[in-house]
Amino acid sequence: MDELNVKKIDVLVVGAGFAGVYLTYQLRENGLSVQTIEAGEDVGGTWYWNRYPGARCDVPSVEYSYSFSKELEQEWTWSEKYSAQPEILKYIQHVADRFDVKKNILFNTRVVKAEYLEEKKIWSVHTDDGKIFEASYFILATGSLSVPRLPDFKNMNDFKGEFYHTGDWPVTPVDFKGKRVAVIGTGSSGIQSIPVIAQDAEKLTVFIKDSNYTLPAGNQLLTPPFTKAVKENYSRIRKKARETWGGILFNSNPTVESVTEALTENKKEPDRTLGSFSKEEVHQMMEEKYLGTGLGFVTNFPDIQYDENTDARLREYLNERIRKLVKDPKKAAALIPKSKHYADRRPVIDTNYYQTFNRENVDIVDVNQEPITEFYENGIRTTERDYEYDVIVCATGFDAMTGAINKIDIAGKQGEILKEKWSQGPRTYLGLMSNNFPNMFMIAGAGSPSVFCNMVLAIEQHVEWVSQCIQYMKAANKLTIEPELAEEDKWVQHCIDVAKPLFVSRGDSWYVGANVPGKPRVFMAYIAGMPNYIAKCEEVVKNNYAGFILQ
Ligand code: FAD
Ligand code: N01
Repeated sequence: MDELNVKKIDVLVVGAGFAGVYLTYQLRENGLSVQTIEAGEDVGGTWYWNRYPGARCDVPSVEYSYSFSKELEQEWTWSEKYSAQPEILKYIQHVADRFDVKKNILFNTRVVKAEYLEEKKIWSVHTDDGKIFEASYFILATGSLSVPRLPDFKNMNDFKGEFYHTGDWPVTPVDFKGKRVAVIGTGSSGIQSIPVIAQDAEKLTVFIKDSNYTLPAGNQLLTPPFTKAVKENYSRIRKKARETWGGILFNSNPTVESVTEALTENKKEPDRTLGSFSKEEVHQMMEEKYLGTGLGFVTNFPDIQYDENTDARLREYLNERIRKLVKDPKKAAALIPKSKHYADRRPVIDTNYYQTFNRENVDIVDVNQEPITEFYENGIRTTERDYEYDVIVCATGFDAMTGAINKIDIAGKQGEILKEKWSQGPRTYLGLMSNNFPNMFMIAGAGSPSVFCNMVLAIEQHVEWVSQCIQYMKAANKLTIEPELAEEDKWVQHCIDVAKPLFVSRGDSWYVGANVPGKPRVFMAYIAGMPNYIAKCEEVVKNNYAGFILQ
């Protein structure tokens, strides 16, 4: 390609979700020229692509939002405790417009290749429409859950009806009225969409392999006094949230009192393990205190993550709850997770999920007893019979953490291919960088705590760390940064060691790559919580980027 046709910039950012939008703004504010490239036709990332009915966040909206602008915090008002996808998308669009970020973003364009040119010390980045950019810094804000994963049943293309994946939902809403619908998959996306689809569909069949446990979200409209109390206390709320394991302060219903309580310094958490309560006490506590308040009980009782007795006690309650709520015992049996522990997978919160299975138009096929053999022109064929559908929805998850990065051909120093380096699992230092790939940063990457916490909070912390790092390099006259291999190896092992005692490292979920055939089984995140992670990142900076090679 002619040199003149290569656009030269300081930073190339891939992705325009929460991470890419903030990066673009922050780096531009620091005086850098930034080009952001986004495959979608607008900003939003997760909230642009996941438009399925029922999609909403499960971190309270007043916390699942940016904190970097005090004015933004004051001018935006969330309508619900857990806002729905359209409102979150509107919020990111508002942020992008308010901070004039879109002028730096090239939409409808996919980055397909990036090559580090050692002599020039720059990244050469190629797009699917043939554009080439040269950038000093290459930042992957490509998302941990942005590559939808389809199952590979035989003859899937033969199906002549409408076919959707929850993570790649059309912009025009899908009309389910009067239609026969199949949903495959009962993770978070299935659990959110099934109750809403069931209201419109003539007939809905849910194909279940295994279920996640889910508890009522207790979603509700936010009141003006609550919103006022939050806005008056926002900086303290954000500061305290950063001090919690998951970056989330509010674990109760959104009242003015809950704000005061959350900000009270010596708020008493139970000093007992969940396992030390009797069966009756667990039942009473869950019903009276925790149902409908979110996932606070999971952080209040860390023994849920590792103690067999606690797990057995909790599951006894949860399984009984399912049997009580779902009238048909066969359906209830299919809805009781087969995975060994509550915390094997991501806990989910829902609105009317179990109750939906009492509707006459909703049925279950347990694919463990009646496996799907293939798709055919009119629907889905199992070992028992043919099912006819107008619409099939796959809520079958994502090639998580590494999927989006591995889809780009990335070559670092000495032509090292990132995908090959990561063939046995992702290798990063702090989830931020990988040895031999200088000046290539990742936001919410593998080896960071992001997917175990309020991701917007984690994203802001990563973006600010990267932005500060680039400023430091400029001031210190350094052209490149990359982690030392030994530090990276230690960090990868540390992430594995921290997770080892926990059920989640043994369960079969996307956290360990178990949902993608052939993917190496490795625990891909840092699960020791935000405060430990922030402390480590700050220590590195304080020690002049100890563990990194700067040249
Ligand atoms: P994303 O939002 O995934 O954005 C990445 C962007 O990069 C995408 O737009 C993609 O198109 C683009 N991209 C990727 N590869 C390329 C390429 N090669 N070229 C060009 N563009 C590319 N987290 C929470 O903390 N709380 C929640 O309640 C919550 N709810 C969720 C609900 C759903 C349905 C899902 C799927 C995830 C949810 N998450 C939640 C996780 C969520 O992904 C993050 O909170 C956050 O939105 C991630 O932002 P991001 O910018 O890192 O990535
Ligand atoms: O994906 P999943 P998801 N035949 O991987 C099933 C975030 N998120 O999109 O588990 C039949 O959890 C599979 O069955 P099994 C959140 O972090 C958040 O639901 O393999 N079934 C499982 O039931 C979440 O963890 C929200 O037995 C098949 C389902 O598909 C992450 O995104 C909302 C199958 C996939 O579940 C991913 O959630 C949505 C097959 N061949 C997403 N293949 C919030 O609420 C797969 N399945 C915040």
